[in-house]
Amino acid sequence: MARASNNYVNVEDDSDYYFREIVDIYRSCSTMSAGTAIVRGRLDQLNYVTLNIAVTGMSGAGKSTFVNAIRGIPNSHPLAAPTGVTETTTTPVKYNHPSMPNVTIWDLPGIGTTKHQAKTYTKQQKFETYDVFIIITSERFKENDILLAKAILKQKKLYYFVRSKIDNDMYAEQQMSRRSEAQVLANIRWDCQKHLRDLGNPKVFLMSSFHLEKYDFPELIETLKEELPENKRLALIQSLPVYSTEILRMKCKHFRKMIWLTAFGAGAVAMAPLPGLALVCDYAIVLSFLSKVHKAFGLDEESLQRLSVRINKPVRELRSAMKSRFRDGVNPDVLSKFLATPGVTVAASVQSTMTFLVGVGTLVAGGVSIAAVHHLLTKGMAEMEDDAKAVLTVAQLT
Ligand SMILES: Nc1nc2c(ncn2[C@@H]2O[C@H](COP(=O)(O)OP(=O)(O)O)[C@@H](O)[C@H]2O)c(=O)[nH]1
Ligand SMILES: [Mg+2]
Repeated sequence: MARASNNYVNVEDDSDYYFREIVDIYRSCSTMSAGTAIVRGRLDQLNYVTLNIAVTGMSGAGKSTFVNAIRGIPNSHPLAAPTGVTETTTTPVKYNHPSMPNVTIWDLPGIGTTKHQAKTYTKQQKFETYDVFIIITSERFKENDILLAKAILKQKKLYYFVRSKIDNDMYAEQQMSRRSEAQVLANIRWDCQKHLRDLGNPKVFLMSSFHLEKYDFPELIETLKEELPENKRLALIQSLPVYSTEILRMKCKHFRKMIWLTAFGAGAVAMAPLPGLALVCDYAIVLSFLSKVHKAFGLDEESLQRLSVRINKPVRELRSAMKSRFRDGVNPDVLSKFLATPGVTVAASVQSTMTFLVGVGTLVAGGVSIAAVHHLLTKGMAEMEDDAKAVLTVAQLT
């Protein structure tokens, strides 16, 4: 990761992530527009990277429910994968992420039915398509799961074992009220691992698709974050539903990393100012970034609708918690007003950015715009973060 140093703006957290990389890009280019073209290419790479998650396991294990949960969709939603049905398909079923078309979740039929023997399974299910596999069971893992894991390993892909429906186990245990939650979890973990010894005791993540914030789901995401390549990791974090303050924090951190890249992509342009607007920048890039944050924070109409069905609270109530200027969406109108806000062009970060830009001759012209866009995006995101926290509070997910 890029670290702040005397030559660069002194930002302590991840917001300087791409800064050194960007500066080096401009230093190696003879013109500002050549540097900006590379920066925009990098932005595109991050924005349009594909992520394909395959969910597999026996019929009834909870695959379709998991597919819905990680898309933030309740089982009763019209876009939901059908659940509680006996599998009839022999081919993978594709589910697009509701707000990120480049993220796809695949519901794969189990390996264990007679039609899907291990030998032909990898070919039939087009294993090369997927970046990561989630192998789900609601009981203990079986021989078939091990065969599947071995087949995935052969393809050098990532896989994770998930034991689903933990909420059911907890409920059953409560009825008998003998053991603590920690004891029950330890017991299930031990029992699952006992059956996976052949694979060298891989970690098993215990979870409930109805309570992503509980048990091991957050840890599964942390693990995926570490093991996925950077571009894919960013797509994953962006696409997850906002089910807790922790995931919101993770999203903020991710978007903060993107701010300098976006600011340079939008601000380092040689353009004439638009009438009535002081700031010279590429508005489409600014609009696109803020819209992405808005969706990823679950503040757009569709996300609020999905949350509303999930927690059984009217959208109106969720929306009433939102106080920012983006309450009714991110559109050119809101953006124009935001850009016209006094103080945007005399951003606090201008001073430090300009100091650094003096050393990069090609950039002096764009310096003020870059810093102003940076300020704008940071401020816009902070406002949306407050809205997202308020929605989480109303949804009782904090
Ligand atoms: N309590 C509970 N039930 C679940 C969970 N996941 C799935 N189910 C239920 O288990 C049944 C089978 O789930 P489904 O997703 O259709 O399994 P699939 O056949 O593997 O796709 C459905 O009735 C789901 O509601 C969970 O995490 N907790
Ligand atoms: Mg299913």
